[in-house]
Order: sequence, then C-alpha cells, then structure tokens
Amino acid sequence: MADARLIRVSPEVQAALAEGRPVVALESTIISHGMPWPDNLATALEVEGVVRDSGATPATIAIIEGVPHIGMQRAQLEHIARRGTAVQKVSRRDLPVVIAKRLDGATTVSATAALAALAGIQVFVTGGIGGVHRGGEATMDVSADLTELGRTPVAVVCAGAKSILDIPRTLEVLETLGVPVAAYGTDEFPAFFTPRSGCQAPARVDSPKEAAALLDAGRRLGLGGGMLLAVPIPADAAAEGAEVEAAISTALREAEERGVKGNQLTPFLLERVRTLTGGRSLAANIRLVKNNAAVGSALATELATLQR
Ligand code: PSU
Ligand code: MN
Repeated sequence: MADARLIRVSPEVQAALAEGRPVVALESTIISHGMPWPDNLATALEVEGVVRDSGATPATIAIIEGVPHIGMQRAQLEHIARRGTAVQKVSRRDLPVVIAKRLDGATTVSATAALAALAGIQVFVTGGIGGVHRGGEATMDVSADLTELGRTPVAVVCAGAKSILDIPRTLEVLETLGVPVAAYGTDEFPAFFTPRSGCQAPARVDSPKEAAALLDAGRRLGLGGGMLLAVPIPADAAAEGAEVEAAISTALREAEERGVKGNQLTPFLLERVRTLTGGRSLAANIRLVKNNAAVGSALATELATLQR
C-alpha cells in the first residue's frame, strides 16, 4: 500500500472523489516543457476551465517541494509555468528522487498517471503521449508512458502520438503491454497535428459512453492496466500537415547532429517544431488539448454514472 501522507489532494478534488463526481487528471510536463511561458499558464488555466464547464473537476498534478499535489492552486501552477524547463521533468523513475530531495517536479504522462491512480482518479487528459522514438529499436528509447499504461488503471485521453515518434512501433509495444487503444470517431490512429497516421487504430469508439463501457469492462475484469483513447485534432485546427512534417524532419536531424538523447529528446523536438513552424504548431496544440479535455470530461462523467 502506498503511504497516502506523501501526496496532497486538494479539498476540491477530495470532495469530488468522495461524492463520486467526475474528476479529470491533467499533467504538468506539458506546462513546463511542452509550451512556452506565458501561453503555458494561460493554456493550463483554460484547460481546467474546459473541464469545469463540462461538469467535472480538474486535478492538475505536479510536485511542489517534494510533495505531489493532486489539484493545484493558481499560484502553484504559475510557479511551474514560469520556471518552465528549469523545473525537473519527472517520469515514474524520478518520483522517489524528487520526493526524497524535496524538489519541484513537472510530471510526465507516466508519473501523472501513477499519482492519479494513487488518488483514485480514473481519467487523465493530455495532448500527446510519449512512445517509441524513431530508431528506438536500436537506442531502446521507449517512453515510460507506455509501460505505465500497461500497469496503471487510468484512461489516458490524448490526440495520439506525434510523428517525432515511430507510430507503428508505438502501437506494437502498446499491444505487447496489453493496452486497449481506441480512436474516437475514426478508424485511424491520429498523429497529434493531423488526424492521419496511416495506422489503423486497434479499436474505435464513437461516444463517451462507448469509451466508458470499454474502460469499465477492463476494470471489472481486473486486468489492472490502463487504456488509451486517441481523439483526432478538430478538422479546422489540423495544422498544415506538410509544414509540420517538414519541421519534424529538420528537428530529428538536428537532434541527431547534436547528440540530444534521453529525457531531453522529446522537449528538444517539441521546441524545435514549435519554432520552425513559427508558432503555428502551438495554436494547433492548444486547440487539441482543449478538445481532449472536453472529451475526457464527458468520459469521466459517463464513468461516474456507470459506477454509481
Ligand atoms: N508529447 C507531446 N507533448 C508533451 C509530451 C509528449 O506532444 O508535452 C511530454 C509528456 O509529458 C510525455 C513526455 O509524457 O513528454 C514523454 O517524454 P519521453 O519521450 O521523454 O518519455
Ligand atoms: Mn525517452
């Protein structure tokens, strides 16, 4: 059993959980490393607003002076957003280190899902997940997000995975880890900036209710793992695919030339793509995260009804 005294759940989130109301977890690496100041703070607050407007309670997760917070005050969010990449990026691996050393930390999908599950939250919304990096069959750079999905009972709602990654291998590893993957309203697994990845999604759901049924079936079977719900970017926000793809190729080449590796690779690629597209990818990014928040809130609401 985890020691519950190690985490701090905000009164608002505690009340919602105790009353069986829908709660949606949100990550913080997307704030510190995924977007620049001050758009990162504005987006974090707007995404919380979308969750609230949908009738659910947002629980943004980050670590403040060694204490994982589930549900953050505005000043705490601002602190993480302002410090940006100076805040340590924390995946599951880093949790004990940051807690023992009483550091601040921005949680990735893996650490956020692990902490959400400790608090009893079943739905988590983000932009894109980590996956198998291109060339990962040699470097073994496979995001801890994937193993987390295989072991932690949380549904992650995202816009798929960016093509900075090897999407076909990412889907293979998700199958190996036993993770149900469903695309929302489409047969194709989406690739973040574009609804098209060229990969068939393993399953399809067409409503929050269908997604909730899938999640609940896995839970009742006691399978123990999570699930991935991939929501395509809204059509009118889909960035000029060719432009983003060109930026991704350039960013990948630069990373290779400079020898960027390990947990710095994803933030490096994200920042380069943003700069190379003159910020146009940022606008698309913000739109899709908000869209995911609306779908995730609807999923959490259906789930709360199902489990009442
Ligand atoms: N992909 C995005 N935006 C992000 C991330 C990934 O499009 O912000 C962040 C998430 O926090 C994700 C992490 O969990 O990067 C994955 O990092 P890595 O590839 O080092 O596992
Ligand atoms: Mn990695």
